[in-house]
Amino acid sequence: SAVIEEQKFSLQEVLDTFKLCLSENQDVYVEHYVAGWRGLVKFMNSLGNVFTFISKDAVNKIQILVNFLNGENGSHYVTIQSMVKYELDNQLVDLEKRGSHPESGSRTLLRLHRALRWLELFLERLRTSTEDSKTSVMCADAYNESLSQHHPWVIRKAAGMAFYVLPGRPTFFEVMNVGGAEKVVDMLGDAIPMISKVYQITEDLYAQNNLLELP
Ligand code: 1PW
Repeated sequence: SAVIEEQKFSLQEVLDTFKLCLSENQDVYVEHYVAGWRGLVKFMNSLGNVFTFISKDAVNKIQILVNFLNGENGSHYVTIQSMVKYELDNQLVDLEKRGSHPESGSRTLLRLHRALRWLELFLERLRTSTEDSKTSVMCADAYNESLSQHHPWVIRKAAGMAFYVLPGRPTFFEVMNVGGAEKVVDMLGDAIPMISKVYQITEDLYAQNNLLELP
């Protein structure tokens, strides 16, 4: 029925949310960034229980950012650019090692930002994959090329085990709820450049401010 239809998860909707992230002057809206991540978490959870350990951390980090956004200094947290400037100007970021500001918006967003690179690489592999490609291999390759460099051994091990039990490509495409394989490829071709753009703008901002290694 129409009601059930509406409740179905759609990756298209999630990726559309990321489209809303960019303002006219290329600032990144925290509200939409976080909403995009909420959708990704839903997606991960629909892939199976093993992913809840992964999504739990993302959920925590989303919540930290939402709390800033809804807090008394929320007006400074509207865009990633204004957040970074506000936190740096007011010494609200632990720069060298974790101290009195272990959960700044800047260091919290950096973790999601690194994970977004993984997603970008993974989706690109999925886009160019063939029927007999293995999602577990694509996911692991994307991870090893990006996020894994920021993770200690235990996390890398656990992540590797989660990838191993990922559903196959057909199930994956079904859960995405986009349509046939051709449609998935089209949608990804549309969405990936936009995710890349958000990623690159954030990366440049962090690089300019020397924040890429925040503890
Ligand atoms: C199928 C689509 C998947 C795309 C989403 C990728 C989400 C990746 C989250 C991995 C999290 C693994 C477990 C948590 C590790 C944290 O220690 C780590 N967090 C992240 C997001 O990398 C670092 O955060 P921390 O410990 O410095 O607060």
